[in-house]
Amino acid sequence: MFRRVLIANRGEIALRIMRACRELGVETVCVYSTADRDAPYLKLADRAICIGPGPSKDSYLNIARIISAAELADVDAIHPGYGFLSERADFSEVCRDCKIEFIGPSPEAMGKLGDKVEAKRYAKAAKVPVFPGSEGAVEEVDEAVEVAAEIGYPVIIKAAAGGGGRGMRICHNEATLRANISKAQQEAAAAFGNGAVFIEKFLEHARHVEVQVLGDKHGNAVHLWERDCSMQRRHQKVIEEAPGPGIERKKIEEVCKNAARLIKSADYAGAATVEFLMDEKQNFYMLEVNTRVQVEHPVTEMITGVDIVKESIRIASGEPISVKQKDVKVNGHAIECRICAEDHTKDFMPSAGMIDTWRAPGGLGVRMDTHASAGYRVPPNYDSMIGKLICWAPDREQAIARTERALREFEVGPIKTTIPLHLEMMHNSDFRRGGVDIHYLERALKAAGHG
Ligand code: MV4
Repeated sequence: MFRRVLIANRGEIALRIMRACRELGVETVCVYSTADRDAPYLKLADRAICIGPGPSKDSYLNIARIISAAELADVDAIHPGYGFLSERADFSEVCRDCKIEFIGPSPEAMGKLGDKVEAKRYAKAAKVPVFPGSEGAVEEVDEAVEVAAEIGYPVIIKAAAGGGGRGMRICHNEATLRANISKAQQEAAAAFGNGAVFIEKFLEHARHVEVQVLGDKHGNAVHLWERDCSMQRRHQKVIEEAPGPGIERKKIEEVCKNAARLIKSADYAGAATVEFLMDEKQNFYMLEVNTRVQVEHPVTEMITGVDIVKESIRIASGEPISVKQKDVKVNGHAIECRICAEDHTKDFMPSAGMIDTWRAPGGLGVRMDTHASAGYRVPPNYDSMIGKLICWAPDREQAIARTERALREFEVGPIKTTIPLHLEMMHNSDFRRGGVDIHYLERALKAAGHG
């Protein structure tokens, strides 16, 4: 096991990683920007090193500064968390060149599964279902038109290097497809430094179902079942839950096995998430692979009992995955509410500033992953998520009741948070029925006059 790990992140995930390190007996070094200098979680690190000013490009995204801190503190490994440098193959490679273990996949494995065109190639080879579409990237407009004629409209143009909904264009006919291909290529080149685009059949009504997987350096791969993340707005997830409500277990078992087979085929070591869309008949189509620990990993931890962050650290240090597939059982139901410092009645306007009141919920089956507390000032520089409320119960109905109960206890002020939105959703009959699609929340917000 490592002696000392540097955490190249901030906020709740930095705290989450520190907790895992502490339990593993690993020393922690946390880096921070001047915007985070007074954050209480830094006191829990064995050492905290300032790496620059507030803007991410000068601190949390600055590879040279993070490597300098790692050299100074003499760490064995770096955990990137999510966002920031977590999916940068160049960062994983710099770490290797500096003889610092990157807690995540190798640059090679990231190259195979982090690129959407490549990931689809691996998926096809591993017999993982994908949407019908172009064989790899499309170069010429006529090529795209030919594929679209075969698969039928609507089609969607996606950037190989895109993500989070960026660089997508939906085309309902040949004219719009012709008008959009070269635009999409130029945009992708400018935005991602990679102009490769591909097309596939566009699915109108879908649920977002993703599979948590772990791979190790000994060729093992296990899945930790699925999460439903359909409750989202502008590609930002709002509520996640596990297991996926109403999904036929035989079907999901097959999809989960597929996901594990995919990461094994890419010699992937670390935590990953294989994203799928599920249609109304519960057919699955792989979208992409996220090559990091995700925000919503706790719902999987709550239903499986597997500590995903600890596993990611163990795997990087060369240990095999600590659980066998046959021992990973689903127990109960978990729901995560992302608590953001935003006003959902004012188009989710960010609400940074000092927190005076913070009364966090507790009790049986209630987990809070947060770095916030009374006296904490939410800086305006970063993502507005200030914590996650995760509630577990033996079944979905009780998990909803517990989440509602916890949200009612939860008091934050004077900044605005998304707690009221989550309370609304726990009372929403469509959510309670289970199985809302990826467009549901935006429609509901619009209907409520909040869109
Ligand atoms: C799609 C799709 C429909 N058909 N691909 C959006 C983000 C990126 N991960 C892929 N996305 C989509 N790809 C096909 N062939 C619809 C979406 C999509 C979406 C997917 C997951 C969660 C929320 C979404 C919201 C809008 C569109």
